[in-house]
Amino acid sequence: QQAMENMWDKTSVAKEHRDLQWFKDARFGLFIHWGLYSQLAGSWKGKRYYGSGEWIMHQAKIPVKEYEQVAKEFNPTDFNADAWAQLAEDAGIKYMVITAKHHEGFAMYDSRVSDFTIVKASPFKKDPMKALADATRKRNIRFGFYYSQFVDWHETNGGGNEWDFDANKKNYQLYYQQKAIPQLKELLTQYGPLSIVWFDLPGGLSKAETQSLVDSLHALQPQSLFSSRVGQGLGDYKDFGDSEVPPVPIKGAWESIYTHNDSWGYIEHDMNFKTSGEIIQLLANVASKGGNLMLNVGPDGKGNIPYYSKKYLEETGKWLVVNGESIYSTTAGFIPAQPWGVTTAKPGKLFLHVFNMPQNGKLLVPGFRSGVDKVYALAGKKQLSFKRRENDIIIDLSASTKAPADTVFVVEYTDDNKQPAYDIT
Ligand code: H79
Repeated sequence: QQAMENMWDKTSVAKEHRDLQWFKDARFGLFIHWGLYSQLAGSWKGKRYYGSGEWIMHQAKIPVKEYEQVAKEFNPTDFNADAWAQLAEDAGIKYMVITAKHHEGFAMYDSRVSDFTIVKASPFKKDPMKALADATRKRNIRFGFYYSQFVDWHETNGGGNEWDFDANKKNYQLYYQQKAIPQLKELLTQYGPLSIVWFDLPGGLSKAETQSLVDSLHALQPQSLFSSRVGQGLGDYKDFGDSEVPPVPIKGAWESIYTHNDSWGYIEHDMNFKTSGEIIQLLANVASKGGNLMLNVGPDGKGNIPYYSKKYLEETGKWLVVNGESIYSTTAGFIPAQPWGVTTAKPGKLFLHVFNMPQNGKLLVPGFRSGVDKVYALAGKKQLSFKRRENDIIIDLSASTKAPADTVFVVEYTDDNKQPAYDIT
């Protein structure tokens, strides 16, 4: 008992937001990085850059005046909000967060407080965020904006650009007052209810200033959840580092964010996409620790989601149609990771996510203290025979069919209170 309880991280949230339940149930989100960097596609003046496509302005130290010219070529005529939202729905995604403004400073929406926007500076002249907010709402996919609140390479007083502007002369307060706060207010008033505002890289504000920023924004949409990168411990849920899963189950609401290939923003020469099998195992692994996976895609400058992102997301969605019960609305599994895979749980049910089927057909579930009612494959509900040996369950899988990447089995049991606490509310 003691050992089991020690596997829980004791991190706690000071004051819990009252609209966290949908987030805890969601388990699978879609992150979208889309901006002028998507048009550059990882290349500048014939040189290819690797890493993160959305960092190319920084990597190539592109002067603001030159970077502004990219907007004139950015015309995403293939953009189709309904197709993006439909892909999210087909993939089994429950929430979408898209870059309204990344570090480059370009507003991907119709902002009145800047001229550096998709509506004013690009030939596209339309607001794609409006269309996406509508398309996701129609499909009951929750919608939110990523907003880089401190880093803004386009602005004299924004964080980060030290190749054009002198860092010692920056007035961050002025930048917040003139751009970041007014833009955040636009986003929170012009697109209907936002489920999430995803802040990134805090800076330039004291704890009291961050608190008053958060309060003034929450006042506009109290139900909206703010990510932990708003800074100063003031977020409503926790984000881990980019592409990080915690080693043990974590209490409270949290999220792991992952790139699909090796970049957030589109890079033409990055083909290192995770297969659907890898996505499914990642999703199950994050869920087994009690968190959400928000997986990123990087559409190109024309507005197309890369072929492999579509393909592997759709395959993931097909797996979720059959196995979603073992992912959505689950809590962390109370049996720790095993050589064969991981576990998730609901009251009276333990889901066994078997990544590696045992060679001898005997699956060992150790340390299970309750009486077992039945064991069955989630797909098809076929019952399986099993033996008890003290607190172990040994399940006979010899007649089971293997699913791609993750075959799920369900242990239904009574005496919930004999199991270690797994409720992470
Ligand atoms: O939006 C994505 C990143 O652009 C942003 N957060 C995620 C969600 C982010 N901002 N800062 N960082 C991540 C950390 C900075 C990483 C860097 Fe690099 C390492 C900057 C320069 C070296 C990665 C690799 C970017 C360029 C090369």
